Amino acid sequence: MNLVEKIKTGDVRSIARFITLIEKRDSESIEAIKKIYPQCGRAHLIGITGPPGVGKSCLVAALIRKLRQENRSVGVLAVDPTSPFSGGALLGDRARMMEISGDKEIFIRSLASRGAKGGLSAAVNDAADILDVSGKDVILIETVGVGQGEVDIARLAHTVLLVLMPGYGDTLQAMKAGIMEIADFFVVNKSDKPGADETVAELTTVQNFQPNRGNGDRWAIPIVKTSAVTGAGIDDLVSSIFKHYQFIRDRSLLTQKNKERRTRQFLDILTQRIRDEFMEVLKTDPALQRWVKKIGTLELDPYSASEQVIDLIKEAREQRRGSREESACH
Ligand SMILES: Nc1nc2c(ncn2[C@@H]2O[C@H](COP(=O)(O)OP(=O)(O)OP(=O)(O)O)[C@@H](O)[C@H]2O)c(=O)[nH]1
Ligand SMILES: [Mg+2]
Repeated sequence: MNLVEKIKTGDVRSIARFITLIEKRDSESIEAIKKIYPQCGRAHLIGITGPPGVGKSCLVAALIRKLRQENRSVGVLAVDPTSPFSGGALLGDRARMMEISGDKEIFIRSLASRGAKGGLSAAVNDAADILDVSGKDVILIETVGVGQGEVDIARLAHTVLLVLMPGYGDTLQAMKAGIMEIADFFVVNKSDKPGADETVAELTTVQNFQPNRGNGDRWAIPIVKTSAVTGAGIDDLVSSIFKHYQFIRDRSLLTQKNKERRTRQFLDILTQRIRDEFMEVLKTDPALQRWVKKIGTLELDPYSASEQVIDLIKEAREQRRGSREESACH
């Protein structure tokens, strides 16, 4: 059996190996991605994002337990985790660790930027596809922080949970618009601690400022209180998550989200490739090297140099078109 066939059987070791290879941008694994690509699109991708320490990993563990009770298989990608997954916060106590580690329907993997050649976002996209084709029903993607990088990764999910904790309501005001645009749920975790209701109240005022939210085709962001420690609110959260999935499916928003994800992925791959190709040309092309030298000595500015390169590309394209038309006439 080759790698692709093994992945489809859900073989844990093959999935792990494939993800390691794809992180390194290994060419054999890229070929394998090309083969599995048409079979992607079955899994429900859920992004879990939020500031450090709010309990995202513990929440992931609680979600896994509930999803397994419902007999759904689960893949987890922890992106740039601050706490290592083996024995770390995700798995919590030993009992839970035993429960999770013995189950073949659960696959957990962390991805770090230092390991991912060609960018984290590329690795997360491919790893999610691998888990999807391996038959996982749900894929949980945990990202730390609310910066642009995390938002970009969370954006590939169909359902995005923004996790906060008591005392964090007001910080949402300060967060950049990006995270607000993509959050489908506000989760106030650690609701076993004091101050959760105040945080919910603060979030409600933020929610009220969302234009058109909850109108027809706009999903109204629910504010859900949970405790990953006691398990309170987890069942409700899981059923609301599936309501959201149904909501976007019914309105072809799912197709739209998938299309947007794939367009971004394509542009990322393409720009990376063009950059790599251009760097190669730059190393060997004497004319370009002369330009670079001139830019360094301030004889030529980088804007004019870039415009000249674009002009050259356009000229080459015109010439090709001209010669094609000429040959078509003969
Ligand atoms: N009281 C209480 N503590 C919690 C809850 N959820 C998580 N914690 C605790 O909060 C701490 C951080 O939990 P994590 O799950 O590692 O948080 P995280 O958001 O994944 O952290 P990073 O990945 O480092 O950003 C741990 O000590 C947990 O035990 C909760 O619902 N209630
Ligand atoms: Mg974590």
